[in-house]
Amino acid sequence: MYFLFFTGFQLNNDVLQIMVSRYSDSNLTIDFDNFVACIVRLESMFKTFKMLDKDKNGTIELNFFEYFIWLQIAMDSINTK
Ligand SMILES: [Ca+2]
Repeated sequence: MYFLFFTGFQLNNDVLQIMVSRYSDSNLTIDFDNFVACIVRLESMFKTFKMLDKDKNGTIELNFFEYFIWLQIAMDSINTK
């Protein structure tokens, strides 16, 4: 997943492994369609996080409804093919 370095997204190892398992095949190879899907998903999640991080301190506090929505977005990102 070297492409993540070039796209400017910074992910910790746990999140990176989840994204690899979601978007790669059994040889850990990512085809173009899955590459685009991964980038679009990451961009969406980063934008959502930035929107929720109103004081720009790198953390978010969610009420139950917001947590539920965030959980849905996260689960859509890691569901297996
Ligand atoms: Ca914050």
